[in-house]
Amino acid sequence: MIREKEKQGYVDPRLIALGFKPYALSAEQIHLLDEKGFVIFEDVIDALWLAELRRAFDDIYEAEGKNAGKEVAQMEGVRRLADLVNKGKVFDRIYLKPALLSVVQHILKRPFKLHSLNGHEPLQGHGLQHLHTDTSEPTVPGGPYHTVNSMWILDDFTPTNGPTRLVPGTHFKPGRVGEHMEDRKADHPDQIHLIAKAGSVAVFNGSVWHSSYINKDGQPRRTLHCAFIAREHEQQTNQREYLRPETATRLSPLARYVLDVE
Ligand SMILES: O=C(O)CCC(=O)C(=O)O
Repeated sequence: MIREKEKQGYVDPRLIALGFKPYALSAEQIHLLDEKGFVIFEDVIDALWLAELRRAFDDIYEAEGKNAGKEVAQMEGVRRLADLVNKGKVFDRIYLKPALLSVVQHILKRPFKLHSLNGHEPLQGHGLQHLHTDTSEPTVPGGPYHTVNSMWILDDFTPTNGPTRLVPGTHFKPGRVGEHMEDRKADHPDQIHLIAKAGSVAVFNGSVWHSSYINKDGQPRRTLHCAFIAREHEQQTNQREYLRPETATRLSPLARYVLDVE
């Protein structure tokens, strides 16, 4: 059933006290999030910011060389980046985007913090991952859920350049993915791909089965993963440990709370 605009959803009072202005999700967006587990926002990244994010992605990858991504994970044939909170002012607006934080509140329904901010680009012939969720917790249908992820799409996601695949509605499948399918690399009959224009942001419940996919045509497929986790859990990137002085000096109180570096 499609509900009215979310009027009385969960709101973290600390976020509000720190100046966060919630974004009113539409009834359709709420329906998609509740039933399918994901929503896509178009035209979130304007042309100038997009160009800056693409340049930052390439510059950081080049500067870090074989160390790129190592704070979190490296993957053969994939240009991975990690700890982007500390690698440029250009990333600051990502993890504070009101629409994104409003979706996270809607799904997690309790205080949360940034899990990690990473980059991911599969190269031609690479990128296929196991279908997975973003939490070690087994899924309990209907929640509580533990993580929310978002794909900040820097190049058009097309059917052939390895767009993220996800299986809508699997946040209702109890337990773990491996209990439901033997070969998690295989195509799932109900999987869909996030086909979207550069500048879009796809946000999904981290308990929805998903994965990166094989880049068949070798066209650019840069994306940033901005993930959040319920506040009682550990972050993928411990922001207190990684926080650099130059990042600390520019953070607002709201950013400090979201990063959990107060
Ligand atoms: O970039 C993607 O398509 C998703 C990647 C992903 O789920 C992961 O790296 O865990």
